[in-house]
Amino acid sequence: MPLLRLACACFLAVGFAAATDADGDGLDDALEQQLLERFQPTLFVSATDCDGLPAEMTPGLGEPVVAARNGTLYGHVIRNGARIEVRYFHLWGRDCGRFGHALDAEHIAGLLEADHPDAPAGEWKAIAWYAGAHEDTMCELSTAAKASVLRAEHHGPAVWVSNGKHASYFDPKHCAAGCGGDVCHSNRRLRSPAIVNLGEAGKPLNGTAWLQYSKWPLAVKLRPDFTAELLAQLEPRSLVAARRKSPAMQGVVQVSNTTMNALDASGRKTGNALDRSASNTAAAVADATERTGSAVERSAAATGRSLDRAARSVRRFFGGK
Ligand SMILES: [Ca+2]
Ligand SMILES: [Ca+2]
Repeated sequence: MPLLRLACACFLAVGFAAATDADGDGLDDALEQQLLERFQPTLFVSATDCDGLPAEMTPGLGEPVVAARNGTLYGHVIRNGARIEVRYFHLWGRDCGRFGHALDAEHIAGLLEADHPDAPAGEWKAIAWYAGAHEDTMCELSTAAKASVLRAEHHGPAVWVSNGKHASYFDPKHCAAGCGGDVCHSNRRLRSPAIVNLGEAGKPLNGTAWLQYSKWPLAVKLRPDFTAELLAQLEPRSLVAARRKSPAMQGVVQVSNTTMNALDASGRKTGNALDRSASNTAAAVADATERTGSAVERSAAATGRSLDRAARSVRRFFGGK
């Protein structure tokens, strides 16, 4: 074989071997990592979040187990037609807002475009962004925008994460909208270790087999966020609601949420009043122990049942989240 042809054959072999696609999505995994790092959003999380920071999960397990609450972000990259979606997950050990639950998977996504589908990382440009908030619940307030609206065409956008519930917002003022249960003040910039690529459902990367754990909605969130319908809704100069449920019903829940806060306060006051009453009348109770004690117990039990009924009613509005 002539020397030149031999050299070319060696070069092609080396070039081919350098591309790795371990998650089988047709994208070089090195390009996926480069895009994840280039477009990584800047997250602002609550300094007083009851679960601390986004979690790093223990690698290699079939279910998610928190290894450290160190601000780790997980990435997901897939093709969307000729474009590429980059998705950023902040995973938590628990949702510790009202009606909280163990494990919490939240995310932000970007849609990237380049002149040709095999362009290197530096030639891709963001054209749209999406932030998930209470996804697939009646209180959903996920938002989307053209990247130019967020001034985030060549890098990631700023994102505010609500305290305890971990909903993601491009504008912290939106925390008070929807069902009204979110708080985005006292937030601080998140410093994360190197982003970890999740890979794909069925072909996880970096020990993330736990992504398919059935008791949290992570694998289902690997679906594309940028549908033709959503892209058609985007406005030249403002954020839009993506998949928002009935604003009227969310208003009802917002009122119920306020009522729930009042009931919480009322319950605490009732308990305190009963405590004070029991203390101040200790001598009298000593004389009429059974009757007074029973009356206080009945009163406390009735108050408790009333609060339980109110809580169940509001919980039904929230759909359990
Ligand atoms: Ca790949
Ligand atoms: Ca991928």
